Amino acid sequence: MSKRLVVDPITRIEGHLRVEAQMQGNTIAEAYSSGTMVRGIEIILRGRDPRDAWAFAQRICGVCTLVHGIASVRAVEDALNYKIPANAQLIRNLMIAAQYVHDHVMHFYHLHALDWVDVVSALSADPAATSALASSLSNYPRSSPGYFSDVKKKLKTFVDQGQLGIFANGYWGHSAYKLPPEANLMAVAHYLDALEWQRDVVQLHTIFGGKNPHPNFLVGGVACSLDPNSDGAINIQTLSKISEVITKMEDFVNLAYLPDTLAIAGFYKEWGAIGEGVGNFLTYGDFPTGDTNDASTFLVPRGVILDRDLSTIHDVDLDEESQIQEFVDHSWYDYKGGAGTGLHPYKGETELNYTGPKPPYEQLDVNGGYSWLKSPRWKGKAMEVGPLSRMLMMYASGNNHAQELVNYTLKTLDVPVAALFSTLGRTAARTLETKIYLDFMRGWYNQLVANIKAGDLDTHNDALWDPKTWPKKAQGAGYMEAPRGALGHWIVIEDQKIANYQAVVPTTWNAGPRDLHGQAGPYEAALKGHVLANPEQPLEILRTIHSFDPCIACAVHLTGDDGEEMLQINVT
Ligand code: NFE
Ligand code: MG
Repeated sequence: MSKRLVVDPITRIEGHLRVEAQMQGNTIAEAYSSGTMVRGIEIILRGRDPRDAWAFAQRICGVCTLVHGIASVRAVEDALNYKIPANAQLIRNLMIAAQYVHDHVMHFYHLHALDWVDVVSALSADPAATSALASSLSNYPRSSPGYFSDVKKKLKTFVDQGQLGIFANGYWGHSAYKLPPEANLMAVAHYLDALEWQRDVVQLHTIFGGKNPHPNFLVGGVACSLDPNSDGAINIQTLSKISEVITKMEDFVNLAYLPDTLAIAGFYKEWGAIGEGVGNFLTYGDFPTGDTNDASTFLVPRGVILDRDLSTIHDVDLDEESQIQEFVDHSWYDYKGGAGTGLHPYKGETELNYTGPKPPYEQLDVNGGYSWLKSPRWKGKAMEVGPLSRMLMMYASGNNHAQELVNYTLKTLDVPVAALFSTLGRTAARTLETKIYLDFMRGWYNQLVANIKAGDLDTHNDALWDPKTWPKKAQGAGYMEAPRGALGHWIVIEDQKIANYQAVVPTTWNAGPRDLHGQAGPYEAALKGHVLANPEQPLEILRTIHSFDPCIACAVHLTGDDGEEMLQINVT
């Protein structure tokens, strides 16, 4: 086996990810994606009360802090045929959208920007020219020469003391960085501003859910009350605070995130033809305005796009168990059915079987198992999930807002529609969808306020709260669009307890390994063909992997040492 370029760990992500790239000269001939951590939430859920599942499932991740809570309560509600009140649907939509805005801004500035922004170059920027640049892009308030001069001083102090801290160990000075010093300084300033901003905007979750990360949820509705006779109920003050938070989000997204994305992308247009991936896109859809299971009311439609063909959206039937299956032929798990077995999550198995080399090792044996992630497939095909899939689905299905934003972006950057299928397209899609959901937040907020004014204070359906009213056996699924893509939880309930629980998570779709037929997952396919300017500093690999916003904590949803017996791993 010839040697491969190994990047491990990939930094500025959540969780532990390793990429091995088989090089031909400076070109990536084949890439392999490996999740190198393993955890066991699905196992510890067995035997518990289904009404508690959300609180355990939510701990799968601290980045997408609420999505596993939502998917979990939706799964239980689906199993028990539990309808939730209109106010609960609105509050959930607001909370999901707030998660998107928070998570996507944080990803752009704190996880992805430094792939494009050279922090050290910012030291040679002229603050007055930076101010002129910033003012030409938007009316963002902190754009004076004095402000940029202060940021530059702060940065210089870090560098002079050799204490780059959060900015240490970047590939500063790499020839693939293209921004002028002024654009670099502006981006660093917004990086710091975004840290402050995110602290304020999480208050939407603390008001509706009591805390953040991991706000509280409730099977049958939401955990907050609108009833003025109830302690700690949402009142006029807290509602106006929610409105303020939405305004704060609008200001930052419209005046910094959106213009910064377009300005930075303008210097990296060639990335509109790099990192295409598998070319198949899947969404479960989200933001119900009626019943949770009526996909026709969703803002983000449910569907599949195949081979980059935007003229056809294929129907996804999530009740049809042959459509979504997980395979483990290149994963460190065993299925009772043996090689080539694909299992629908209701029948999912989580039996660990580590067959990889003993750590520390130089490279993985990619002919066998090489990841703790499974390989999910839709009708046997590898699918990309996430912001690009959602934007394509909205664009292709005729959503006016999405079409205007996409067309404006393509025109501003002067790139063809095909540029959407790329590293740049994935990153731009994340920004554009943030704008769409944020624009809807104001409407959901107004609707909630109108309902309250009309006397509708209902936030929870108590009808099925008593387990004695449940059937002896039930099963259900909870679907949602998490920031990183389509998320599903499947629950089997027997005798009022959880008999089986499976989650198939966005990063599993995107970062999973090859299947029995050698079909690469989206990360693996996207990296193929990358040319590295300097293989010692594989900045290009980071750009494309970060464009997917990995979360391996989600993707391999198991936990720590306390499940020792069930989680024993034999390293041979
Ligand atoms: Ni841990 Fe998550 C999102 C989910 S990703 S971040 O978004 O579900 O796999
Ligand atoms: Mg799973």
